[in-house]
Amino acid sequence: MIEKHLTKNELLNLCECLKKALFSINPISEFLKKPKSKSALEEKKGIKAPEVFNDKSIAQIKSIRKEKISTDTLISGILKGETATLSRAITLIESNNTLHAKQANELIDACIKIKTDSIRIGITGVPGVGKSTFIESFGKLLTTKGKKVAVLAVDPTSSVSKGSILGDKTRMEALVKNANAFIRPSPSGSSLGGVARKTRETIILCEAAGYDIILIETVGVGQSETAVHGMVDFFLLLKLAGAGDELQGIKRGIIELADSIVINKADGANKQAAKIAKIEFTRALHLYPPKQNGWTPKVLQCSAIENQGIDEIWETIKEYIETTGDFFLEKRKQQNKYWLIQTIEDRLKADFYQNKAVQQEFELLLEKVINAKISPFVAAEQLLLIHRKELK
Ligand SMILES: Nc1nc2c(ncn2[C@@H]2O[C@H](COP(=O)(O)OP(=O)(O)OP(=O)(O)O)[C@@H](O)[C@H]2O)c(=O)[nH]1
Ligand SMILES: [Mg+2]
Repeated sequence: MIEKHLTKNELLNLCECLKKALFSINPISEFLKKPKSKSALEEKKGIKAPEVFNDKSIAQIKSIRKEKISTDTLISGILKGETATLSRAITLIESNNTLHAKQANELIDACIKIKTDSIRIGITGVPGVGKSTFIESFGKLLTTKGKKVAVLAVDPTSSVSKGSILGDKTRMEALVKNANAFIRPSPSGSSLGGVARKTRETIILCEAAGYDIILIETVGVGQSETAVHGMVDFFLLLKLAGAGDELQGIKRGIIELADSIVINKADGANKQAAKIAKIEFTRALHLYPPKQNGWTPKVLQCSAIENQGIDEIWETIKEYIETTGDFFLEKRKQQNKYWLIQTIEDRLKADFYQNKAVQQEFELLLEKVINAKISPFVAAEQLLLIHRKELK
């Protein structure tokens, strides 16, 4: 490479030349001179609205949507079994708006007084065991027997994964179209307490609307099954053959809650394994203490996809109701007591944590507790004192 050092004059000349060349091809000035080119995102003028979209009917539809529906209208619609009104009432119950809470409570109060012979069935099992497929098959059977079926779901995690909701729409294809079935996916929410409470209230509305069988799907890996157990008459645990308990993520506690264990996917190459699993579970269940109501949980097998063994499950549920007799009603009474206490505890907790004065002090005291500058017990007392003072 040849290096040449320029004199000061040569350097100034060179700069002048470069400046001229640059201005002669200035892209900015060229761009400003040009008429503005059309962007692909530019909105086109659009066509004239066709006659059928008349402003009057649009305004009418909008006003109906906005219109606050009276509690009496909602109640009479529910009692007539109108699914649109039932859906609207459930949305009201699910709302976190405090303005809706009063009307929701009035609704529940009116609906809870209606006596029905409904059966509430909880269905649990690990993800993928076939709960939704089973509900589709079981629901179809029940509707052919003249029953009206409502399907609800308790799954607080669905707000994150959206898995269940999307899956259920495709897995309950026939039931969705069935006039005697009503399917309501779980409300998205992060707190199990909130989701479960709303499901409990939704059951009451569905029963008032004339649904005889309420099926509640929940994933059997967290605490949701305990909450669901506290709101159903019969608790059914779906299992797979050939997978150990640890693999299925099922805790011992859930087996104790079950009124029946059903080995699903007992079809094709899985048939033999399902038979063995059935024998093993029946044997294992003898190790558990007998149930308070005298019922011995039954182990059954089915293929939700091939509609095999579904009838036997319904027969078992009927047998349970017949043999447990008075206990059925007693259990519901106990559940009402549980929900009273549970609701009070939930509300007290929410009030405490939503208290602004508590929130302000909480972080400061937490820091001190973490660094062992103050004991957790003293800090808790101080926070509770702040809360109580605020209430006065
Ligand atoms: N072979 C066979 N497959 C089944 C059966 N039941 C369900 N499946 C399949 O298992 C997969 C999961 O079924 P789902 O009904 O979505 O399972 P789930 O328990 O509701 O799953 P989550 O809602 O995600 O917890 C699907 O691919 C079904 O087709 C059955 O009886 N036999
Ligand atoms: Mg499902």
